[in-house]
Amino acid sequence: MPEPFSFADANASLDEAEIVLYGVPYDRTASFRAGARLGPNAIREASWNFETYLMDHGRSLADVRVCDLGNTDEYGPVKDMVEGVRRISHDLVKRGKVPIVLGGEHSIAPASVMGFDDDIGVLGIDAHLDFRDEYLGERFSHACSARRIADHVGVDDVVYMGVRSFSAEEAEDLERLGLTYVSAFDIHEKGPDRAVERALKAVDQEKIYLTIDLDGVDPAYAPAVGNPEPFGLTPLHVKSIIDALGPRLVGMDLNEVAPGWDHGQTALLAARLVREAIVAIGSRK
Ligand SMILES: [Mn+2]
Repeated sequence: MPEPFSFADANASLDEAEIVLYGVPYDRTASFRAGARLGPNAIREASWNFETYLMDHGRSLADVRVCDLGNTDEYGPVKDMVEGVRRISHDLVKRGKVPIVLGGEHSIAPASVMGFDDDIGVLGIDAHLDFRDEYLGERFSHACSARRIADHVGVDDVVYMGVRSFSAEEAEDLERLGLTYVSAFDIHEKGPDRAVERALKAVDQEKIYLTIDLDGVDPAYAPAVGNPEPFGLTPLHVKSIIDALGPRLVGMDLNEVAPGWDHGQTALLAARLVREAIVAIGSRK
């Protein structure tokens, strides 16, 4: 693989790219398993495992123009990360690109979403509701991602799927503020297509941003995450959700891969899901 290595098959220049990847090596609000700062490069390395041709799509990633910008600076205070990431996503959107952000912890998601105008729906995959107004004194904590995203696009335009954990305070707030979510149990029972249908109906927006906290997937498949939670989604559930949303995606991030806890399978799944998203987005043209 080329040095410094980029995501496999990301061979386009910034000018010619339709999709632009960048990594945010940030995990300073981690509360359990730290190490997501090493996620972007682990995901890039894993991406070289796969064929350029995606059998089930009958398409080659070589046909989609993707650029990998590498990683951002290693930000200190969370407000610096939020402003830095917001600005990068904003610049890419203004240039007509679809950003795909590699985390880093989930606090990178609201930062990236803030780079968009507020006329988007934001769907999430996450074990957790992330609807706290602050956590351990930090409003931009990884545990507040849905809450900060709701601040930007409105609470009606956020739906997290695969949820199986929230606090009593979040339960109260979601009732009071009218947040929709789809539980992991619903998806096991009724399937991912129904989840997407419900989520899209709730947000009622044409343009969709997808934030994937990999802890939405069961720890059996994705053990190396900041806050593993049993009863999760299968990798195929997430693939189905990406396939269904692909044509409408204007941006995405994938976060919380902490390679220090991995035997490689979490980073491999993350890389494969990013490849699925690239081909799903690239298929619409
Ligand atoms: Mn989570």
